[in-house]
Amino acid sequence: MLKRSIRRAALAAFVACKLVVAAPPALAAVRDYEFLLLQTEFRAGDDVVIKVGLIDKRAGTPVSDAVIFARRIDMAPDGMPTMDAPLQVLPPEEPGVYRFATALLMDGGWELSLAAKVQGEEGTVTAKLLITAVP
Ligand SMILES: [Cu+2]
Repeated sequence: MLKRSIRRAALAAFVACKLVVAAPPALAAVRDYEFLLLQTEFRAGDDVVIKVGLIDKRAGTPVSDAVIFARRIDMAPDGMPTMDAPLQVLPPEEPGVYRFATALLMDGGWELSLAAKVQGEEGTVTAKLLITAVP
């Protein structure tokens, strides 16, 4: 059930992204792209929405056509790499900003790991982003 809704959300995100495709300039490489947290500190709870921007560093422009194909959030920064949390892709609300619903039930350090494909680019854009959940 959850798997189906995640799949549906991912598909919706993908379809929505297709509406705002910005073709990357030629000769780009995955190192030219970077994921950035819009917010790094969240109140611990089961209704956390994490927003991550993807930018083309050469121009500082948002990249809205990436396909996030791997994602995980766990407490590796606090020595609990096996303590993970559900992570669901939400449909985007603005170009180049990817949204994830999660439940950070323990306060402390969390690491959001992402892997994505950018349209027209070889290779994979990866990121490990640090998040703090506060009581
Ligand atoms: Cu923990």
